[in-house]
Amino acid sequence: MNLPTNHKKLIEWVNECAALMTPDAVEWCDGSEAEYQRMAKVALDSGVAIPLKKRPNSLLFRSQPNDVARVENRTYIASKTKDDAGPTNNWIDPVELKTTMKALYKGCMKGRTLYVIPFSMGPIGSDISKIGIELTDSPYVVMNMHIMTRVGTKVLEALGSDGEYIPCLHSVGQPLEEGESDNGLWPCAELDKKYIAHFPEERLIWSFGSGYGGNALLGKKCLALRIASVQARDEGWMAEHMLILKITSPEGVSKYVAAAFPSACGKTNLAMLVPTIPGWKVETVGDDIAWMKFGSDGKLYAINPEAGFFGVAPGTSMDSNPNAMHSVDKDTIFTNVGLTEDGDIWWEGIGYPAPGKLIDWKGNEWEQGKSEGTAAHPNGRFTAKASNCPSIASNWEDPKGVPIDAILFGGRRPSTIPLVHEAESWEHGTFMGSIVGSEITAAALDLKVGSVRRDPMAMLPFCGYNMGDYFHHWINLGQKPGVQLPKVFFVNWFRKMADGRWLWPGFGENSRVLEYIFHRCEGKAKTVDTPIGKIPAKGEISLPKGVSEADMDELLKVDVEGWKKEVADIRANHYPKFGERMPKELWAFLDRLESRLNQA
Ligand code: OXD
Ligand code: MN
Repeated sequence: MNLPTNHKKLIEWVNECAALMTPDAVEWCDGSEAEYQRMAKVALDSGVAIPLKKRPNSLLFRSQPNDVARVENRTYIASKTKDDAGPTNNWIDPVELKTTMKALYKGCMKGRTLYVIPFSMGPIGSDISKIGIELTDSPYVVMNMHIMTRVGTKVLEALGSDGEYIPCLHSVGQPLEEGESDNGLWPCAELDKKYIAHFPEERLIWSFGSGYGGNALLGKKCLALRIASVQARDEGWMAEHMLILKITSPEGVSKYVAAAFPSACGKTNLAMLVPTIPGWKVETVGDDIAWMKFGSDGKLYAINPEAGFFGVAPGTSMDSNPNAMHSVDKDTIFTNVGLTEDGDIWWEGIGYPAPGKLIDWKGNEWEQGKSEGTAAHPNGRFTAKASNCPSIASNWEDPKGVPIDAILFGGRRPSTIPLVHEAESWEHGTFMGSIVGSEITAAALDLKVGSVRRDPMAMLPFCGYNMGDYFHHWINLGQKPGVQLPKVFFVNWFRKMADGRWLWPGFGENSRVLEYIFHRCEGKAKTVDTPIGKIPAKGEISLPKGVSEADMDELLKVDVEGWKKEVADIRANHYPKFGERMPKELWAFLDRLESRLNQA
């Protein structure tokens, strides 16, 4: 066979995997439009995809009810020792896990084609980018990878005959018998056979049994966060769960902000924000992941390793995120949303009532106000090209990256945490990141409603090694000679009054906070020193309609009693988890914060 590469190690690995998984055919992906359309036809012919008359070049997929989201309890960091995976990751001994998974992989691609997807995370040729090769038996994965990454022959060319790549093995785990087809059913394995496995020392990813999102599109959370975070630790850079945005003032000066929020806290909305303040412009560089490296000038440069958005559909509307809505006008893959009679999509929170009878994400007839459940699954998604996003920054693919001026942390915190406060130093910023948390809003996973789930740097499900060491890595980076560190801020758009009233409107009005942060980066806006850090001086943030002076005072108040409880929770329940690996510098910050609060 004429192969598109002479990379011996890669060819051997593909052959080995094919021998184990026994697909009917092996196809090397070239990344072309023709290939995308061929995959679409395979998905349409098997009945798994549905064409959408109302959206050019777009398809709807419906998954099985047991395959609708990332499966954190089936996700493993199989480092050599349990301690290296740390207290926040699931661990299985790598030898044992490989034995279990090899038995599952045996013959698992029977009746299917093995697709070899060469992909680049980041612009090809950037020295921050990395190459991965995903082997999969899912045309849905091939199509999504075409949108989410840079795929094809050009990647093999960049790899050459001995370049480094991260092997990513994936199977939906449902072989087909002779003459059998998927027959309209999304293929996947039972929950207890799903494994999303990472072997960090080997830079290796094995995924089995799920066809959905981050479980199957292995460039995203598996490579760009879990494996990349380990590489970043070893090589002195940062792989973070952060959006990247560009903000330009009326005077035409641009600054770049990276922001980490736990999943489902509105990262995509912030990345695509339409400012309400006249003359300001916000543009999108990335909505989920940032890879950041110090340049020779000492600045921290970030790239978005992805090429598309895998966004949560429900709640996305022309009000909440018009740029996302326009990104999905065409060339989009929708998963687990409602289907209208005239061949369009619909979801809860799309901003208009369901037009007539729908088919819900489970494939059943559904009528608004009459049928049970929701038309779209709460984790229903769109996969859209970044290049179709109206707010995409013209330099979003600059191989050098963009220089980061500020890093933001945040979460859903109805109380205690003010609208914005600023760290006094990089170490203080690391402390802020280490205590990020989000309030539990629904009784789920045995967690207490109203309690805070700590999600340090929003990396809890995505850090590929011991988080105590990850905190050390952050501190160490700040001590590199000659670096110009970004300012660090903690923001909270989600403050409520005791009666449940939202204090801050959020969405486009968040531009007022971004404007303040921009001014801080220019050394302009005035601040007040408080026990928790720097707070904007009165009048530095302009008031949106509906927010009174009294509301703003409340939004920026330091709630001493609330913070004391916060400190007590961190001291008792959060930091001790990391034992000896917890940096003493962060314990010292906690002590300092406590004594300052006691003196307040
Ligand atoms: C995502 C997530 O899908 O963080 O981006 O869960
Ligand atoms: Mn994410």
